[in-house]
Amino acid sequence: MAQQTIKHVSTARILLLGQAGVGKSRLTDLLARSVDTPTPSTRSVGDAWWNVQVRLHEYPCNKGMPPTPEWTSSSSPSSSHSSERLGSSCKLFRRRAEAACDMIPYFVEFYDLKSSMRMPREHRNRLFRNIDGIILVYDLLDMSSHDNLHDLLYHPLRQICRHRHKRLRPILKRRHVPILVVGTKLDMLKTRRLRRSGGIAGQLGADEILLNCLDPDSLAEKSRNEGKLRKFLNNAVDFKQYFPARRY
Ligand SMILES: Nc1nc2c(ncn2[C@@H]2O[C@H](COP(=O)(O)OP(=O)(O)OP(=O)(O)O)[C@@H](O)[C@H]2O)c(=O)[nH]1
Ligand SMILES: [Mg+2]
Repeated sequence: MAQQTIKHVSTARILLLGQAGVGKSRLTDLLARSVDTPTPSTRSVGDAWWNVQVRLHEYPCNKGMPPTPEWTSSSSPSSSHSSERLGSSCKLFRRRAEAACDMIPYFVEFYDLKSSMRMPREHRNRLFRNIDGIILVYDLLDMSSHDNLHDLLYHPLRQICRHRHKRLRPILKRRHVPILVVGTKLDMLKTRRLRRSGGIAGQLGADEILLNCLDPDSLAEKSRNEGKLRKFLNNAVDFKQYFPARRY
């Protein structure tokens, strides 16, 4: 990981949206859990209206740029000269490979609204403007919680478009804020539903994860779910860089 002091570590902010009782708080527990912060109290940075939990995310700084070795020409004039060049090319290749694997640490804050609290509109809008990624949460046992996600998404998305892309409409046309869709309570599902086409994830071109929020292994390292989460967090960091939040 790149050497940085805590002072220089940036923060990406993720908003959790979903109906009451779908599992947002349990999902936040799961998302923010780490070896260094095993209990909610060690990773909570709470607020009056929000439960905020934080974790570290390692962002690959050369994402999408594999190192390219500088090949030596086969028509080199002398073999000693060519082996010298080959040696220096190997060193260059190794240095690039190391650089390619460099990880930049980011704090990721997960904002989970306390549904019992009514947050003033101005506070809510200020938070939405600074959001770098959205997780839409629904209950697999109650598909109306899935269908309501469109309504829940509209206002935050509008705020993000207005302040980060500096435009009002159409809000989903250009590259929008990264979105991940999560279906919870997989453990309680009696029959595995057929994958619905036309779900909100498909409409938004977003990844979807189905899981049991109460099982710590649901996001186990190197699992498919963890891969989707990592990709989403990397995209949130990209969004933060390409469309930075303005200071007010
Ligand atoms: N079996 C099972 N129970 C779950 C799962 N996710 C959440 N629950 C339970 O569902 C209930 C509601 O979960 P919460 O995380 O509090 O839901 P929430 O969305 O934060 O609800 P509000 O804060 O009221 O908006 C709790 O009793 C959880 O233990 C899951 O994946 N499997
Ligand atoms: Mg909650």
